[in-house]
This record gives sequence, C-alpha cells and structure tokens, in this order.
Amino acid sequence: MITVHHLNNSRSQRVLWLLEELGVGYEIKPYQRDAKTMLAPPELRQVHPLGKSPVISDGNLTLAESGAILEYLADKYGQGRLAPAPGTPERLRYTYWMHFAEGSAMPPLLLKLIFDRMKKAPLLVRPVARAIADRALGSFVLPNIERNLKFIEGELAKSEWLAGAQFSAADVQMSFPLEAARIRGGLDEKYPRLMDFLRRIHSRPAYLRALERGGKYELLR
Ligand SMILES: N[C@@H](CCC(=O)N[C@@H](CS)C(=O)NCC(=O)O)C(=O)O
Repeated sequence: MITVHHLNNSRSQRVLWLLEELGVGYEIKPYQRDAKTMLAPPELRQVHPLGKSPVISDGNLTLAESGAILEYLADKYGQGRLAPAPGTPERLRYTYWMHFAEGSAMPPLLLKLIFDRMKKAPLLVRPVARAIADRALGSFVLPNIERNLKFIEGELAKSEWLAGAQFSAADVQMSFPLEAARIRGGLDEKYPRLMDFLRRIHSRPAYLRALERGGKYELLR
C-alpha cells in the first residue's frame, strides 16, 4: 500500500490527484502546518530528513520531491498512461515541464510570498522592509513571474496539454505553480489559455476525488 504523507494546503495535493488519475489505492497520513509559521510539523522529519511535503512510502521505498514522486508513480503504475513513451518528442516536453514546475516556475512565486510577508514586518522596521521588498519585487520577482506566465500561455497554444495532445503527469506537476500564480502571481483572464487549463483540470473527476480525500486545499497568499 502506498502512503502519502500529506501536509494540508500543500504540494502533496498533486500526488493524491495523480494517484486518483491512476486508480491506485493509497492511504493518507495527514500533517498540519503550524498555524503561525505555516511550516510542516517536526514529525515529518522522521519520515524524510528534509521534513517537506510531499513524501510517499511504497513498500521499502521512501521518496520525496514532487516531480520525482509523480514520475515514479506514473512509470510504475501508469502502464503507458499519463507519461508519454520514452524517446518521443512528447516525452521530452513531459520531462521539461516536470523540471520547469519546481526549477523555474516556483522560485519567483515563493519569493513573492516571502517579500509580501516582509512588507508586514514590525512597525519600527516596516518602512525599510517595504522599500527592500518593493525593490526586489519590482526588479526581479514580478518580471520573472510574468515572463514565465507568458511563456506557458504561448506553449499551451501548441497543444491541448503541456506535453502534447494527451493529459499527463506533467500537467499535474504544473498545476501547483499555476494555482499559486492564480492566488498571488497575477494569473487572471489576461492569460486565457492558462485560465482554461485551470478550469479543465479543476473539473476532472480525479482532481475532485483527490480534494475530497485530501481535505481543505487553500494555497498560501
Ligand atoms: N521542491 C519540493 C518542495 C517541497 C516543499 O517546499 N513543500 C512545502 C509544502 S508545499 C513544505 O513542506 N512546506 C513546509 C515547510 O517547509 O516546513 C517538492 O516539489 O516536493
């Protein structure tokens, strides 16, 4: 039995969703973020030294890092579904988006979260904190988020899903940065294909089943 170590409001929602798409049985071990710091509880470090979510256990295997988990699950349980065949152009696009999600899309979105919080620093230092945050946001963070969104919008003009005509685990992996961008990165109707992508994934029965099993899923602002 696969166990998903599932932190509320986190990337592990993607793992539940992929497992629902695959129709593979799994159990959820829930963890709650600290209400103040939003960090994962220390128990998660007993499962994996970094204590981040997601982590899965499958038999003797413990695996962290959402992209690695999705690739592993699709390859092991997909029987050719949800991952394009090796050696095809679609497979290379699949690999690209698998890496892009955490390697390129998430870093500026995480910086946005951090600098927005910095602006709420204690009153005494707030003016300085705001000046630093606004400078970083304006010169680096926001332009990078916008470039990324424009780029993905353009890529979705080429095919219905990110790796090609077929829905794949790469779409699941990319859902998190796009959902985060919708909440805090300026993703709106200016990007009609991205909004349509979000609508399409949100209406998939497997996505809805994963939400039901995983519980509340509200991304941090
Ligand atoms: N690149 C990693 C990121 C893992 C990560 O940062 N997870 C967040 C949840 S979305 C987390 O565990 N945050 C709580 C913490 O850092 O304590 C992945 O894709 O799995």
